[in-house]
Amino acid sequence: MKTFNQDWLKNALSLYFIMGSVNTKKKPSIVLEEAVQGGVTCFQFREKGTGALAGPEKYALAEELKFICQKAGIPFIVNDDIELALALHADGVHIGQEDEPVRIVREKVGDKILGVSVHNFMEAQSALQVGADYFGVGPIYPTNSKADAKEVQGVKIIRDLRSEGFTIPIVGIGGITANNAGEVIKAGADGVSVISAISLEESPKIAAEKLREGIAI
Ligand code: TZP
Ligand code: MG
Repeated sequence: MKTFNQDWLKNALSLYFIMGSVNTKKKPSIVLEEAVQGGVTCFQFREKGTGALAGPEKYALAEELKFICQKAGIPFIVNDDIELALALHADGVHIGQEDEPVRIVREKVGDKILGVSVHNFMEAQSALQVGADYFGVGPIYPTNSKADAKEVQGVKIIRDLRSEGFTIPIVGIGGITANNAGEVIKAGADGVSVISAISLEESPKIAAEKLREGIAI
């Protein structure tokens, strides 16, 4: 039995910070601590791209960041690496369309939170059918944080998914800042997920506070 319900998850996803060591020039644990002080409600460890850590170093960083989330009482989600998520007893995993099939990942992770990146109705429908708990939808705006990002979709994709009847928690991703976050929520998203709008800011705390104002939570 799941230990969370959809309302809890929608709330937990409202300001969803994503980061790996390559997304910041500072110490990731300091950035996350400050982001937590600024009010992020969820964190995803996404260790990928040129220079990303692997093996024991990746594990050690994940463990450190998980501990910060645990102290703060916010979910700790792992991107792609199911084995890492299981080993660390993470709260959830997030996968994309190029990763293992959602059905298989659901079997592996049991009742953990399972997020899936979707880009259209078909992907959304099949992810939902095989057990996704929430959708990550984007890129909403142009982004510099993902080299292989798909075409920019604007907030229309969120509005479309809602009008197609999807009530599952949805977070927008890609190029979201304090200035445009409100539009994403207005289009029907439950939350915004950001990398650079927090990880590259001088003050991750102030950046998170401004994002919170932007989504008015
Ligand atoms: N998936 C779609 S866009 C993106 C991911 C992981 C990157 C988001 O990063 P940023 O810096 O918030 O644009
Ligand atoms: Mg992936």
